[in-house]
Amino acid sequence: MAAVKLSLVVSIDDTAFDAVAVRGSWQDGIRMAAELGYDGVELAIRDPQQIDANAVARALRDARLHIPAVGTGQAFLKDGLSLSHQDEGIRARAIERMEAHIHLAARFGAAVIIGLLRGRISGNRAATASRLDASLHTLLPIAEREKVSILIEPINRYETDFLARIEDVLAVVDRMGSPALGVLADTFHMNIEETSIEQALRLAGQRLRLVHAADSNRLAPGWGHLDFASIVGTLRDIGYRGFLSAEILPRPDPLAATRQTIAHLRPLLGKAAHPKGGYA
Ligand code: LER
Ligand code: MN
Repeated sequence: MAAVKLSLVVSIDDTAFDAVAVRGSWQDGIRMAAELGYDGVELAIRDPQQIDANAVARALRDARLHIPAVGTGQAFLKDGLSLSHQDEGIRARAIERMEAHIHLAARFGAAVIIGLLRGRISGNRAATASRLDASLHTLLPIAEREKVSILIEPINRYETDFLARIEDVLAVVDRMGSPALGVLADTFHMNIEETSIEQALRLAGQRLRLVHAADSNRLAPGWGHLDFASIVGTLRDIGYRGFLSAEILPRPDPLAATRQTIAHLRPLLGKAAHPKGGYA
């Protein structure tokens, strides 16, 4: 298998988040990812208590797909949870939810993503940052025990006002000093926030543990103006061996978008596309 692998974001719940190409039936999503030749699926999960983890694990084993990470954004979008909230009760529930995600991820051999669940600035930036630090101080020892990575994702200014750039997240990673903490870089957000996507990836270096792939307009790679040959070349230069996880809009339709992603990225990874067939 090529050093950099491809995965597809699949939502286990019905989601309001638009950049999930495959939603509705997660069983269909897993089947589609396997048949198109993806190496794994990233699972967006609102609440681990609400899913049948055995059934998901079985489906993924049968489809021979890896699970690089589980996403938590719907716990923010649907349940209003935030790891940096001023309200102690909301923060406690966010920590509890993250703990459940860590235990589930340990089972899957996956990382847990902190995207929108980091929350938004309330009060002031420094106070918000220290509340997030406090939540991480509780969660990181659990993640270390379970050998699960927690990955903070910089998100562009139109979706959050807290931690938009790679360097913002690297500052959190460095001050926490935990081997369990890393950064997730999303090419769509980087296109908006970074001076240079390649420079930001180099800056992250060994702290980079997952990459979300979407083009400049969040369509499938190749349908916008990002230079994925250069991005993949940079990943290779820094010795990145993780997943490129497609987090893309389902346009013009889910099948066309997920197929285009493989068709555009697979040749750059140095391996021909081997769709297992099935989707006409
Ligand atoms: C999630 O991975 C993401 O990229 C955000 O835009 C929303 O959570
Ligand atoms: Mn993302």
